[in-house]
Amino acid sequence: MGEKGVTPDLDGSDLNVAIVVARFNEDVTKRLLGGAQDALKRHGVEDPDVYWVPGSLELPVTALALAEKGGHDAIVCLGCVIRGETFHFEVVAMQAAMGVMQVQLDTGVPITFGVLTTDDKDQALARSGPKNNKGADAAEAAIEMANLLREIQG
Ligand code: INI
Repeated sequence: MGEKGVTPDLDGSDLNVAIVVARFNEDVTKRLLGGAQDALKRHGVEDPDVYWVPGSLELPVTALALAEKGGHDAIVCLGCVIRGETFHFEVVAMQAAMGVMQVQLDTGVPITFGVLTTDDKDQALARSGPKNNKGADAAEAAIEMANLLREIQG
């Protein structure tokens, strides 16, 4: 009993984490990947597996395959959707988010959503830098959720 998760448990030393990263807007997603890998390493996660996919729409099915195969405590999905560069911004961003949510609810494996949805490239670069990096945030959320679910499931 008691309160769980007030302070996030970010000890990743006992966790297996996979990263799925979209190649679309690769200049940005490489930065998200670097941020995620640095954060995982900082918290003790060893050698996260990295899977590249063409675009953000391919993140959910890849996460599903990994979650169904087992072996990972959490999966980090990374991508970048820029409004100015596509007429189907809403479709790509929304379907990627809905797909990832569906997979984590269907499988029970925590899958975090490090997909930037921005108006332009400058905003995307600002959110994938050394200080503010949404890939790092998604990696930390993955560790926290893996530990919390492990605690709940016993
Ligand atoms: N994929 C992205 O990750 N970001 C985008 O901004 C984007 N745009 O602009 O279209 C994008 N499209 C590709 C999509 O994710 C699929 O890879 C493609 O439709 C093939 O299924």
